[in-house]
Amino acid sequence: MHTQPVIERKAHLIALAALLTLALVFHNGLALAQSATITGTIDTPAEGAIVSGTLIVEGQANDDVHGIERVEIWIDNTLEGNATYGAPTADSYHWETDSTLYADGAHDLAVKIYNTITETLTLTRAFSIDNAPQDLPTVSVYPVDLQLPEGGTGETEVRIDVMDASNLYGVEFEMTFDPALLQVVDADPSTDGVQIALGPLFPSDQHSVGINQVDNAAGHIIFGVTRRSPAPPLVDGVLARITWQATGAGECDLNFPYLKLSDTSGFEVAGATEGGSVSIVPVGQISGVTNVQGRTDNSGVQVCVSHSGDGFILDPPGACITTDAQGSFTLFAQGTVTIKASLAKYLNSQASVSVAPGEAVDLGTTLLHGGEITGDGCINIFDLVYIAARYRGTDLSADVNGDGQVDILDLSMTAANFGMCAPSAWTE
Ligand SMILES: [Ca+2]
Ligand SMILES: [Ca+2]
Ligand SMILES: [Ca+2]
Repeated sequence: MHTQPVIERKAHLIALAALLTLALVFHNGLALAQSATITGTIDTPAEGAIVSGTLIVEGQANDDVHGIERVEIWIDNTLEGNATYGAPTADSYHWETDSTLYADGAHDLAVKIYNTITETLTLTRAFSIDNAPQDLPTVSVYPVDLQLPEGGTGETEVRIDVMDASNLYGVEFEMTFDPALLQVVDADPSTDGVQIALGPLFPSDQHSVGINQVDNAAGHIIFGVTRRSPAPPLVDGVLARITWQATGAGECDLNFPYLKLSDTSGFEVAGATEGGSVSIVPVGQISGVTNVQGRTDNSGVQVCVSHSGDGFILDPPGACITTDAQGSFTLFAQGTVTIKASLAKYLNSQASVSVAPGEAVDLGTTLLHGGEITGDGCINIFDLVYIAARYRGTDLSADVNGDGQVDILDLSMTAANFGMCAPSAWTE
């Protein structure tokens, strides 16, 4: 615990440090040690510097006698963390953070250097933060990190926030992506080459395209479009939409290496960009088998998948597939999903499962029970009456097992299932 003498001594040192800081200002950043052995400097930020983007604090700290124990970074009398010490040179320290964590305006930096016998040297510096780039019209991607299943497709919007710019009319940007992971799906098949889709900020009869060109081999998009009179200047919204086809797995950065904004007079307006990414994740897999009661051929069962929440279905695209003669199927989906197997004149079977990315779930075999002809969801007296009325007749709407006859096989199956209602649990 601290004792009173220590506190007094620290107060004394802080007062001394304040004087030393004045000396530091007048001696071109060269600090004087308040202890006999610690020396140090703040090289970045410079006194009075205006910082935006990344706030970097760097300098030198040295104690040839006792060695340096740690270098603390204080901003506005709050300890923000310890700098890394000893790189890139033995005596240098480094610390950095996002300047937007701090409000615009004046701030006080203090660097407290400790040696191994807990003596300190405190260096201080006044600087300002101006996160002004945040106030520029900004072109960005949404969502910032799009999640795509392997082999799947998805959409990134390119949005603009016009901030205070009231006279913006045209936008030209370039975007880069990793062509090993993503390809752009052509939004305009009637035009040669690959294009991205214009967003609603460019009404169909009130815009002019300078360029809209995708190089899928290079991973490069160029887009230059303006509004056209009588359209008013741009407001916040969607400039363009990019449909991606995932062709690999991993994280793909979306960067804007180029941006130029024009106002209605053809003057350039300063702008900012915020890139993003697309994460291509392994997809979940669901497999199972459907057996159809009274049949040896299990084909023709429709298996459909639906999801809740933020789950998704990758394959089949229409969310339904039809089984083969073995009755087996495989779906690609994840999240909390419901699988329903159905066939006319049979009760459907249903299962709900949670499938994680990359997980393979085997539902096992379900049996579809025959005899639900009347469409009320249950096998009951109405179905038996229906079959009996057509027994050995030509109306095959009562042919449950699909053998081309309405006979004792259909009637017995239905009678044995009497009282059952849909849906059947998968494993019943
Ligand atoms: Ca095209
Ligand atoms: Ca029925
Ligand atoms: Ca039959």
